[in-house]
Amino acid sequence: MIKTAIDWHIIGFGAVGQLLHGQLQAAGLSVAVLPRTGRTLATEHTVHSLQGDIKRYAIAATDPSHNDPIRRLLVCTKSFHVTQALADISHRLNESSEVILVNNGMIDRANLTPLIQGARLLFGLNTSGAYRVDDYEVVQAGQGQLRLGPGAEPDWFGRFQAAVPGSSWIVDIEPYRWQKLAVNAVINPLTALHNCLNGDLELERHSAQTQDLIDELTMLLAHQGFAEIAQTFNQECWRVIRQTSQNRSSMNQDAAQHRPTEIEFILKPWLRYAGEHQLAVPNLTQLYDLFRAHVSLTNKDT
Ligand code: KPL
Repeated sequence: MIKTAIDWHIIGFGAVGQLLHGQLQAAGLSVAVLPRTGRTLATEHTVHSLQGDIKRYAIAATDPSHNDPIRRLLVCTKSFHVTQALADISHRLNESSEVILVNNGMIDRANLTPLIQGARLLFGLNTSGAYRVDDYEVVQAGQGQLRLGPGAEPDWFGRFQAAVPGSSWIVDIEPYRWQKLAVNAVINPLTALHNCLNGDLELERHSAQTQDLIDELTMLLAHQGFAEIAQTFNQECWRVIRQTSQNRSSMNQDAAQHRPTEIEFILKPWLRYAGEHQLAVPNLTQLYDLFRAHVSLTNKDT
């Protein structure tokens, strides 16, 4: 366990957490990993880069229950673990801390505010494909983007950007949070339902269903007032499908391995919004129902 001042802490050591850990460490930044309470971590992990390099990185674990303050925290857990993960280290956050949520899905800010002790809340929107071949071995499947924001660019961002290819700073990130949620609402449940690669959504047998979902989400984005995002959503969603064509979406991987999925954080917010505004979304509703039926046949996830 390490005790000295650390540039970055990571909580959530799945595919994205491991990829970022390797990239930050390779750039010479000090990174510590917080295991979930009651868990222990291995001493090293392996990252297969997009270029085919295979590198091993030492894991410096730090006990969540310590009192040392955390300066910058990357939260890479699944959406349904975020509040518990923050509750576990809440006593180590303060007004000078920065908490960056890098998870998929929409989490209610009201649930986070009491946990982050006045820390600055940032978001990291990731479209890089990565998957684990083992608990401590991750393969980068595609070069996506990592958009961070909102507000003024912090002084650490230059070093972060040099370490993490494809990262950019976005002053007004809110529309992009909804754009990312909409991209995930199309790709993740559909690829899980059909157990296919992201790129397969372009095939004739899936493309009409994909397009219907994109059209409904475009309507919802426009209704939310994100005019520019709505105008380009069709293009953006197909772009991500192509860019991550060889990827198995995270929800496809979770459903296939009978793990809990993020459906309630990815698709449900859209159904809730449509319901509140009395907007008809038959395709999204059907997708949710089909997904629930599919998962309850293969999995005990609720
Ligand atoms: O975010 C993703 C995910 O799988 O969760 C995409 C962008 C769809 C890449 O697979």
